[in-house]
Amino acid sequence: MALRDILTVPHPVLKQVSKPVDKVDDTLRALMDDMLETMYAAPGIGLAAVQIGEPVRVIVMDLQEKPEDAPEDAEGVRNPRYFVNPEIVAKSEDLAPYEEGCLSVPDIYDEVLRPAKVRLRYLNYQGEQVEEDAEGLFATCIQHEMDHLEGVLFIDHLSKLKRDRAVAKVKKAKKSEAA
Ligand code: K1U
Ligand code: ZN
Repeated sequence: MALRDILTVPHPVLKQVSKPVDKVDDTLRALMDDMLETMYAAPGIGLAAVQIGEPVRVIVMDLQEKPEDAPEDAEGVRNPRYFVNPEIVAKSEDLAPYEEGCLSVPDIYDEVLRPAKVRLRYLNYQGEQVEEDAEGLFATCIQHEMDHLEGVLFIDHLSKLKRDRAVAKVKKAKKSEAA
């Protein structure tokens, strides 16, 4: 497993539409392992492959809450999840707000409204097809990650003013880190 760099705005690869995966094989599982390690290290609760420069339709996620006293890398409290070629096959009409963040737009948080419940179809780590309902943070996070597969960031759901300010803030932070 390897830690990979997470691309941040305004990197052009983040705007690419990711390609479907042909086969869930050991090469793809190695990519998913790298993604999960990178997500845990960030730390984050989700990651799309395009965020590490691989525009393929793969997402990892772990929404498990860690007990206060658990060590950072406590494997026992992990609940990694893998989504290959995910599709939303149904969504609720009611919307739910969530104050979202994104590892590709560090230190920016804002409220986004999305369908409160979705039904998903995807391939898991073994390449088996799964259908499942998502609600709460799971529904929010999978929709945020599936937006990444279309080249859409959560700031694209905000006003142009807020989006431009967010990108400018990330650029400025990167400049001062590099100095
Ligand atoms: O960049 C990403 O796509 C990951 C992103 C996922 C997400 C967060 C909130 C709403 C929707 C999608 C993050 O993980 S941002 C970091 C974060 O939320 C977090 C980090 C540490 C502990 C708990 C949460
Ligand atoms: Zn994101």
